[in-house]
Amino acid sequence: MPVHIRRGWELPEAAVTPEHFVLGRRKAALGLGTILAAGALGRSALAQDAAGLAAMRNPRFEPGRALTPEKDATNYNNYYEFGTSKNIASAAQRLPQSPWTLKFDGLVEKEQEIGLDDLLKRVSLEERVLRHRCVEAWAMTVPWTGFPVSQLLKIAAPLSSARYVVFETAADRSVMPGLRQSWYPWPYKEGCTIAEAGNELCFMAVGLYGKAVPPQNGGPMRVLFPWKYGFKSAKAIRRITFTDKRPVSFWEKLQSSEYGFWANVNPEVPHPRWSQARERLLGSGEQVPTKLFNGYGEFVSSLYTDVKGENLYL
Ligand SMILES: Nc1nc2c(c(=O)[nH]1)N[C@H]1C(S)=C(S)[C@@H](COP(=O)(O)O)O[C@H]1N2
Ligand SMILES: [Mo]
Repeated sequence: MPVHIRRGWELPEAAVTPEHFVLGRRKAALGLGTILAAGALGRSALAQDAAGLAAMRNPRFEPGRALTPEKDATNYNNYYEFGTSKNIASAAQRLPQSPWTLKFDGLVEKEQEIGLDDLLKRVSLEERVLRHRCVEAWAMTVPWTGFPVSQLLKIAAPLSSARYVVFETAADRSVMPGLRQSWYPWPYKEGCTIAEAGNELCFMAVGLYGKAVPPQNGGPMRVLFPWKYGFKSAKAIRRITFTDKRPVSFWEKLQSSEYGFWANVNPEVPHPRWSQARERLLGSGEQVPTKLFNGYGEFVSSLYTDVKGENLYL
C-alpha cells in the first residue's frame, strides 16, 4: 500500500498558474480534439484528484528556471510519426488516446496487457517540473503529471535475467503519415538499462500542465529521461519489453555516429552537427549554458561509475 507523504508537497502547477483548473471545468477546458485524451486521465486520475492524492508537486525536482509557456511546449514538437517538421500538433490529434493498452513482454514472469485506466489505479501520481533538452540544442521546462517508472517495473515483474528495458511507440499507419516513409525503422523504440529505468528520475507521464498529455507531446503516456537527450523520451508508449541484449533504438539504427544508446546530456561532447554547449529556451529564445546530465547529476551520475570504455554522451 503506497504511503502518500503530503507534508511539504506543494500545489500542483495548474493551481498556481493562470490556467487554474477546477474539476468541474476540466472537461470543458479541454478542446474537442482532446476530449478522448481526457478519458485517458479519466475516471481513475480524476478520482484520485478528488481524493487529494494525485498531482501534488514533488519538490525534489524544482527546475531553477521559468516554465515554458504551454503554447510553445505544445506547438513545437518532434514526432516523426506525424512528419519531420515541428508543426505536427494538429496532425497528432488523430491518434486515439482512449482506450489505451500497454503490453509487458520479453523476460517477464508473465506477459501482461493492462489498460491505462487500470494501470493508473495501481500507481501514485505526482507532478514534476522537469527540464527537457533536445540534441538539436533547444530546451523546455514543463510540469508533467505521472509516476516513476520504478512503479511500472513492480507491476511488470521482469525476470532477474532482464538487463534492458525497451519502450515502443504506437505505430498506426492509418493516422501516422510518417510511417509511410519506409526507410525509417518503425516502430519508434528507445531503451535503457534496468537500473536507469528504476532510477527515481525516470518517469512515465500521463499529464502535462495539469491536463492529459496532448497527443503531440506523446499522450496518453510518454516516458521521460530528463538527464538524457530528448530523443530517448519516447512518446505514446504501447509496449515495454525486457531483454538481456542491449537494444538498438530508432535513431541509433538510422545514424549510430550521432545517436547512441546512452545519450546522456554533456555540454562538452559535441554532436557531429550541433555544439551541445548551450541551449535555446522555447518561448523566450534565451540561450543558456547546458549542464552535465542536464543538471540532474546528483540523481543519476552513480548509474555510470561502473560503465567503462563507452561513449556515455552520444
Ligand atoms: N515516438 C516518438 N517519440 C519521440 C520522438 C519521435 O519522433 N517519435 N522525438 C523525440 C525527440 S527528438 C524529442 S526532442 C522529444 C520532443 O518532445 P516534445 O515534442 O514533447 O517536446 O520527443 C522524443 N520522442
Ligand atoms: Mo530531440
